[in-house]
Amino acid sequence: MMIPRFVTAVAALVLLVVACAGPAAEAPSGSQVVAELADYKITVNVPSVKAGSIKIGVRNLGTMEHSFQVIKTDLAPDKLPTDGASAKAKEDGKVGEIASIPAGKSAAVTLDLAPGKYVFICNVAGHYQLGMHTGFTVDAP
Ligand SMILES: [Cu+2]
Repeated sequence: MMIPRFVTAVAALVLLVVACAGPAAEAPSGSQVVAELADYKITVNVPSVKAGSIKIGVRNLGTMEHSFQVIKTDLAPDKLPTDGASAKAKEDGKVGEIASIPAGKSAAVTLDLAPGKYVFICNVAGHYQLGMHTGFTVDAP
């Protein structure tokens, strides 16, 4: 029987690929803030930092590409306006971003952050609405 054998081989190959994927890359060294992206949430290792030049390392622990936008806003993390046509959040107040982080990879962005309230989001279409947002605070130095 050729078909069952073929199916078994494909199943074995899939297992091999999953096993080789391994853990997601560590955050780049020197990151003062580490954000972890999952399918569909964002967690940050610290709730706040003091203002200044801040290196934010971002790990994509999800199974798909994500992005990372830093938006300075007083709005609640889940209350950013969205655009129905693009299924993305509006990025008013954006101070920096990493446009694309493949699954299992990490990246970093260094930003000069002024004191205030921020929201970190993933703005791949639909991901913000699915929960990829979290609040962050930058304190006066
Ligand atoms: Cu995403």
